[in-house]
Amino acid sequence: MVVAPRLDPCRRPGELRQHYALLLNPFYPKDPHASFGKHVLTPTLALTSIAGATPPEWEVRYWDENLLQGPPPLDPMPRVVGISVHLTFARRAYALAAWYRARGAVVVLGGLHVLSCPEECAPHADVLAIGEGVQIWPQILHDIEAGALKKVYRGGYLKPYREDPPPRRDILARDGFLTTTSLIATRGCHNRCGFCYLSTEGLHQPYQMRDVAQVVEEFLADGQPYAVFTDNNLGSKPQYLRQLCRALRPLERIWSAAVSIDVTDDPLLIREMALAGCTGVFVGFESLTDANLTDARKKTPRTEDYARRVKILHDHGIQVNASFVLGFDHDRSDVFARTAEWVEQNRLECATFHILTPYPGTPLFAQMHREGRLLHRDWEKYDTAHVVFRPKHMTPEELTEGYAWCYRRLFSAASIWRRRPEDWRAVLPYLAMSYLYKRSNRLWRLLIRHRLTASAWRPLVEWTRRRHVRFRAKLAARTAPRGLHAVTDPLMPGTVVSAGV
Ligand code: B12
Ligand code: SF4
Repeated sequence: MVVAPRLDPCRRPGELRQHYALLLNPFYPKDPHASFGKHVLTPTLALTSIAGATPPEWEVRYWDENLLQGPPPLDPMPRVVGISVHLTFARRAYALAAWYRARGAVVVLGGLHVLSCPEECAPHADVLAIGEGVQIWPQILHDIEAGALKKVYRGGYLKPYREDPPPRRDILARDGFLTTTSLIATRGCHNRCGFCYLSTEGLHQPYQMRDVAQVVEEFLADGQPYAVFTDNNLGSKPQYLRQLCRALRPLERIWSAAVSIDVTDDPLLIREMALAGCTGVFVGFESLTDANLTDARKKTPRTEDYARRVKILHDHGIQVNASFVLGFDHDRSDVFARTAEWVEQNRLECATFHILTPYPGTPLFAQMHREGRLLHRDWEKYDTAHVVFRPKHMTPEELTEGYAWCYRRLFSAASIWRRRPEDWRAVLPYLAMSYLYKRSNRLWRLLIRHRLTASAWRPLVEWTRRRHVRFRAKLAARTAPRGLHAVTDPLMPGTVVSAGV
């Protein structure tokens, strides 16, 4: 899980196939403190979206190195290799690019890192796809055929999102993920937090929505009972989320999504989410210290109100995977214990920790650079599991150890037990899910390599779906209460892991 497959310099390619494009998601080392299972929950939509925009005369193949099936294929030799580049796997992407270029393929690099650091990426590629890739990919393929290839193509985010073709999920290994149904309904976010990639200089990504009918169609077409919305923030426009929930409700399927906690401003919306099959949300709480959130320019309710808001979600059978960033300027060495205790007190089913990481191009990066606090630019370590800057009130070592301690504590059997659902009927599925996700890293390596991920999850997913269908029937039978706190029957905790992205 930490060493990429070897790229044999002597391996000879097969015959070059003219209308064949290979799309590559490069390997990245996994943090052993967190769950290895996280990396096979649901695939990124970057390359399936590019595949969806590929002209029909081109054959497309997808290769995700993180599924541990060895080095990517060379036979037949693709005419074009498209590689997605994030900063944490940029070095691997460049190695793959060199390997394929040396064998005659045209290499196209695209993705977040190409947008934020194009000069660094340029020498490693024949073509740079900067920004939104769906609209420029067909043009790149056309220009390759016409012998009129340019070095740089730029795509903006202003074109209506609903005009994008659906991603091609049929090219994914279905057995390789908990679910292949990653969905995206919206793009952008109403916030612009200083540490988030959405605040990257030069990235203008207005909030856009696909038609709810398109989303429903994609969900149905992939034929899976569980979908993960990989939107940055599905709740940015509450009115849209409400419409989406109403369209999803008749499907009798389950889903999870990332939202910001202000989604609970309207408990009736949470009710609609539950009725539509939402079993889990991934919430970026980031910090329990208001001053940190103000510094990060995150528009969010006050932290003292977080617990009440978590309860609204729990009361509707929605699990919470809370995401915290450690190492902000107001964090001292008590932050670790304080955060872990809060997670336990509020019985959060799952928590994800990140060490504050200044992504290049963001205001946070500019600030750290200005203040001379960046320790290095080894991008592979910019993975939120390593300290890459000098924290204000602790040493990098204290932050590293505190981060590891948070995972040890929250993934311990004692903590899992402490956070068990109050409803005894939900305890068993909760424990099964928690042990598989949080305490089975050795097993994950095998499950992934032998393509057993989907099989391992399937019984839990189906169990969860059936329980949820019963739960929503009961929820619907109750009239929407005035203050909504009447809905306090937690029939549904212990569900499948909530979008842990
Ligand atoms: C799904 C997801 C995952 C999945 C799969 C990741 C994977 N790489 O396989 C899982 C859960 C495993 C995961 C893990 C992590 N993730 Co993640 N993840 C996402 C998420 C939610 C959705 C990605 C997606 O589908 N986007 C939609 C596609 C359509 O957009 P896109 O990727 O930008 O692609 C477009 C263009 O960039 C371009 N493009 C991209 N590739 C290519 C290639 C070619 C050839 C071309 C032409 C164009 C092109 O065209 C695409 C269509 O327009 C994003 C947030 C988000 N909403 O984007 C975070 C995000 C990518 N993850 C992030 C992080 C930090 C991580 C982790 C490091 C977190 C952690 N500590 O565990 C890990 C490790 C992964 C890693 N090392 O990169 C950050 C990356 C920040 C950065 N600047 O690099 C993001 C942006 C979240 C955030 N808000 O901070 N993640
Ligand atoms: S709320 Fe989340 S997705 Fe939105 S800008 Fe902040 S960190 Fe990024």
